[in-house]
Amino acid sequence: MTRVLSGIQPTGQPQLGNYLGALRSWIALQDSADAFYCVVDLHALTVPGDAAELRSATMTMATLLLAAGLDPDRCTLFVQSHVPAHTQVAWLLECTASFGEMRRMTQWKDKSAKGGEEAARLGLLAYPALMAADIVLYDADRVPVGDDQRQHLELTRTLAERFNHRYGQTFKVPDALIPARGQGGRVMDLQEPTRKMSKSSDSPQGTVFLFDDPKDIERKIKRAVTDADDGPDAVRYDPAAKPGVSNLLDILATITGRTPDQVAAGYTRYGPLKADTASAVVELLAPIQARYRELASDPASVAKVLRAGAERANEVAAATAARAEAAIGLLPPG
Ligand code: AQP
Repeated sequence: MTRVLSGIQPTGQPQLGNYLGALRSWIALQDSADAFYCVVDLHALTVPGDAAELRSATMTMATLLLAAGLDPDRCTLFVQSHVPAHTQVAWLLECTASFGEMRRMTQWKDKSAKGGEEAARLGLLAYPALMAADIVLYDADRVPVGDDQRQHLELTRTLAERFNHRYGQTFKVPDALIPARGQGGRVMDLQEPTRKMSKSSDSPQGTVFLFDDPKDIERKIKRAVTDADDGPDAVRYDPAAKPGVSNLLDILATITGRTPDQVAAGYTRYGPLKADTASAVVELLAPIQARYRELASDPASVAKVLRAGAERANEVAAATAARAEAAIGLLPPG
C-alpha cells in the first residue's frame, strides 16, 4: 500500500490555503494510502514564539485536523516532537546537506529577510533537513503538500539520494503530491494576490482563517483585490495578468470540483463571483467549525488520539533511524 506523510506547523491560525492545498488531499488519501500526518511543532521553533502559545496552538491544530476529517481509525495522527527519531535523523541529514543549498531555499530567503540574516535562527536555515527527516523516516512514497513546498520536496529527494549514494540504500526517495494548477495548490492572499496566503502573514484582511465567522469571510472576500477590467471577458482565469480574479476562480473551482475556466464561464462581473465564492467558503467551513467546537470541549480524547498516533509513528520511525545510524557508521549501543 502506498505510504503518505505530511505535516502542518502550529504557527498562528490555520488558513484556507492550508485546507485547500494540503488538508483536503490528506483527508482523501486516508482511504487509499497508509497515511501518517503530524503537527510539526519543532518547525514552529524556527521563528520567535511563546511557550504557552505553542502548546495551545499544537492542541488546536490537532483538534482542527480531526474536525476537518482526519479519522484516527484510518490514519496515524501525531505530534512531531513525540517521536524523537525526527531530530535524530535531522542531524544525519544536516550532515548530508550543504550550507549553500540550504541558503538557496526560498522560505529561508523570505523569512530571514524580515528580521535580517544576523538575527534569523539557525533552525530556520536548517529546518528543510528536519522536514526531509520527517518524510524519509516513514518510507513515504508520496507527500501531499501545497505548491510552496515544492522546493523543500526537491531537496528531500536530493538528500535521500545523496545519503543512499554515500552510505548505501537506506531511504525511500519520495514524490511530492501537489494539487493540479487551479485546484488549490497555491491560494493567494486576498489583498496581495501575488503573494501566497499564509498563517503568519501580517495581512489578516487578506487571509481567510479556518475559524473566521461567516461575516468576516464575506467581508474579506468581497473586499478582495481584483482589477479595473469591466469588459465582457473580465472574469477569466489568467493568474499572471489577473492574479486577484484568478485566485477567486481557483478557490471556487476547488471547492465546487470544477476547473477555473468552467467557473469563469458563469460570470461576467466580479460582484457575483465574490458573493458565490464567499458563500462556498462559508459552507465549506461551517461543519468543520461546528465539529471543532465539539472536539475542543474534550481535550482528553484528542490527547488520547495523539498518544496512540505517537506510539505507531515511533515504531516505524525508530526502525528507520536505527537503519540510518548503522549505515552512516554510528556504533550501535552494546
Ligand atoms: N497559500 C497556500 N496555498 C496552498 N497550500 C498552502 N499551504 C500553506 N499555505 C498554502 C500548505 O499547507 C501545508 C501546511 O503548511 P505549513 O504549516 O507547513 O507551513 P507553510 O507552508 O509555511 O504555511 P503557512 O500557512 O504559510 O505557514 P507559516 O505562516 O507558519 O509559514 C503545506 O503543505 C503547505 O504547502
